[in-house]
Amino acid sequence: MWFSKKMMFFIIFWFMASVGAHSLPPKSYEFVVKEASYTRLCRTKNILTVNGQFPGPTISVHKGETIYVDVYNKGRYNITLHWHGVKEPNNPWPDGPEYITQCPIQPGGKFRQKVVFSTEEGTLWWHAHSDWSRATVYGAIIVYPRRNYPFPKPHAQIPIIFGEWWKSDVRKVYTEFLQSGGSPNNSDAITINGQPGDLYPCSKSGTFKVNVDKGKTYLLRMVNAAMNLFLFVSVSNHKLTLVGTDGSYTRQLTRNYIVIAPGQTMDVLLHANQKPNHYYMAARAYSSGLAVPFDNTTATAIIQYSGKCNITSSPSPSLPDLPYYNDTDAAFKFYSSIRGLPEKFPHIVPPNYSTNIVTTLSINTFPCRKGQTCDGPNTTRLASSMNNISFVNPSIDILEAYYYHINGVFGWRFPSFPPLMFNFTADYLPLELEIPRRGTEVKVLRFGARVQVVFQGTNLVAGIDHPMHLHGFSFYVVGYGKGNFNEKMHTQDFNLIDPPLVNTVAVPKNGWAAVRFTATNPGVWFMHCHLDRHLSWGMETVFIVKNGKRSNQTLLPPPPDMPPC
Ligand SMILES: *[C@@H]1O[C@H](CO)[C@@H](O)[C@H](O)[C@H]1NC(C)=O
Ligand SMILES: *[C@@H]1O[C@H](CO)[C@@H](O)[C@H](O)[C@H]1NC(C)=O
Ligand SMILES: *[C@@H]1O[C@H](CO)[C@@H](O)[C@H](O)[C@H]1NC(C)=O
Ligand SMILES: *[C@@H]1O[C@H](CO)[C@@H](O)[C@H](O)[C@H]1NC(C)=O
Ligand SMILES: *[C@@H]1O[C@H](CO)[C@@H](O)[C@H](O)[C@H]1NC(C)=O
Ligand SMILES: *[C@@H]1O[C@H](CO)[C@@H](O)[C@H](O)[C@H]1NC(C)=O
Ligand SMILES: *[C@@H]1O[C@H](CO)[C@@H](O)[C@H](O)[C@H]1NC(C)=O
Ligand SMILES: *[C@@H]1O[C@H](CO)[C@@H](O)[C@H](O)[C@H]1NC(C)=O
Ligand SMILES: *[C@@H]1O[C@H](CO)[C@@H](O)[C@H](O)[C@H]1NC(C)=O
Ligand SMILES: *[C@@H]1O[C@H](CO)[C@@H](O)[C@H](O)[C@H]1NC(C)=O
Ligand SMILES: [Cu+2]
Repeated sequence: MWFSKKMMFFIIFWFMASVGAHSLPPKSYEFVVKEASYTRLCRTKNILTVNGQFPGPTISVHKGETIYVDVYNKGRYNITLHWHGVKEPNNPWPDGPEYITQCPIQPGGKFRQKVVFSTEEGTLWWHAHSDWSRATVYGAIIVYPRRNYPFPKPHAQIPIIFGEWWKSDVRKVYTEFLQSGGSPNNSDAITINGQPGDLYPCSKSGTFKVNVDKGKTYLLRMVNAAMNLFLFVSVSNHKLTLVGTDGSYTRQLTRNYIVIAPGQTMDVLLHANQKPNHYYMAARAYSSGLAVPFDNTTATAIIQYSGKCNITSSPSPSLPDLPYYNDTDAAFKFYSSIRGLPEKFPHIVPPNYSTNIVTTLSINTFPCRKGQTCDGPNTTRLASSMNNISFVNPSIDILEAYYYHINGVFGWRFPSFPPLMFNFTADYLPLELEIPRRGTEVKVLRFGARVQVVFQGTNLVAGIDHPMHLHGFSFYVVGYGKGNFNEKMHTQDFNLIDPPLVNTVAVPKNGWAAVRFTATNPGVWFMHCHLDRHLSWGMETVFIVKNGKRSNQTLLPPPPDMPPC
């Protein structure tokens, strides 16, 4: 041996210190998609799960880490998995949306998905991204900071994942509403970590409990994994302090309730500063659409203080106050109070745009085909669209078609502006405006473009809020408003100082939201409404971000085991 023990020791020490924990071999997870039997609401059924768990396993990483997830499909149906809010720099291949960035993993198949964390810090989640499998195939992702939180370290951290439960087979609900053209059946329960809580039959023993010590502070990492419901959430006698959303920190915002849209995450501090007792956390729908059916039940969990409680004074916990189910003002008072935390990270809000996109978000109808019966309004088929295009999934994925130059899979002409200008939010709109066209059109963005997207809700068929989600990016929400967006009037009020940095924006009913981002992630990125019925009806499009000039601004090649079509 030509070098001494001392030197060896030094080399090892140098190696450990210089490369740090982040260069240890990447963690890998094994995700086996398979059916498992669960009992809820007095009924046992098989649901699709990961590793038999519901909700699925939590992924925990530190900021900047890379992991691999080996996904095995041991179920009977095609599946894909998506890492919601993870930007996957230059690498859309493992992103997951079916027929957008990959073909599904077929029964018996396997796909090793590389998940690269970069700027995200906070709570994200993963879920299935094919048909309606995500109703039960989902779990939390926790991204810990390398050092400190921008708030005192919480005593404990508790994932709180909201979901929806159907007594019947979700697959049947899905095929049934697509066939009938009507609305999907409502879910039968809202769930908190897979449990509806004791207001539902046969659910008392499973109710999710958070055990707390008086005087301590808890970080509730909330995820709304519900298929079709915005939720109001609150805890009786306690205030909730928002400190982050969608994997970015926010200024502290203390309120009696929060509102969380499907696709969003909210990091919330709960100070256990009340009399030792048990208290309800409750979650109920926020649903603003006129005559739009929804699950109007209430899910509960219990916040249980340790030690002696004076239970005699309140044998069962009291329900917290929640805003009325259609209180749009309550929802948007909360949303428009959220501010980003530019001190924590260098926020670079594009001060202007080089690419401007204004897109309508509409519920639509198609005439019923001859010889069929249709359950939509006036015996039509319900649909939805962006800029009057109801998106049709291609039969091979857009990413491969783009990468291998396969023509005829998609068109390049997603319109940058509504093809027809009308009073989008008028009370009455002519019926002939309701019928969209079908298409598979993408929008191309130059690398480095400063992009502004204005989402304009319309009152066609039924005005309602839309949680719009973009893959591959976080964007700044620079403004919200009621009615029609007016560039001259509204741009001057944009918040370019400390807007929240999110991946899902709630667009108000008969209103608009404006977002900005810089297109520095080359690839194929899905953008869609995270209400799954709207997604199934066509409220989506795709951005293709071109390569930049440098080698690290270039779309990476596909992994060797991309699932075949
Ligand atoms: C949906 O609801 C309708 C009407 O209540 C019922 O007939 C049908 O069986 C339900 N479908 C599923 C899959 O539960
Ligand atoms: C929903 O439930 C609330 C009570 O929790 C009730 O006041 C309201 O009328 C219900 N709304 C609908 C549309 O059923
Ligand atoms: C428990 O609560 C009841 C009703 O509020 C009160 O009368 C009683 O004094 C309390 N007991 C203790 C030990 O605090
Ligand atoms: C909410 O619904 C109630 C009926 O349940 C209705 O009277 C009220 O006008 C609605 N509010 C809004 C803001 O739509
Ligand atoms: C737009 O913003 C960029 C910085 O992102 C700046 O270089 C440019 O001068 C601005 N253009 C105008 C017209 O303000
Ligand atoms: C249904 O048809 C009637 C009569 O043509 C019309 O007044 C009504 O607005 C239609 N409703 C919808 C939702 O299309
Ligand atoms: C659009 O319709 C809304 C709702 O009826 C109305 O308040 C507004 O004045 C209309 N705007 C225009 C420009 O006509
Ligand atoms: C959407 O396109 C269809 C077919 O081209 C047209 O009939 C309809 O008026 C358009 N609607 C809107 C709102 O642009
Ligand atoms: C890309 O490479 C350039 C130098 O070639 C470097 O300055 C930049 O930080 C790199 N960007 C990323 C995201 O790694
Ligand atoms: C499963 O995926 C394959 C490959 O895209 C496709 O050919 C097949 O039709 C899909 N099966 C179902 C039931 O959708
Ligand atoms: Cu929507």
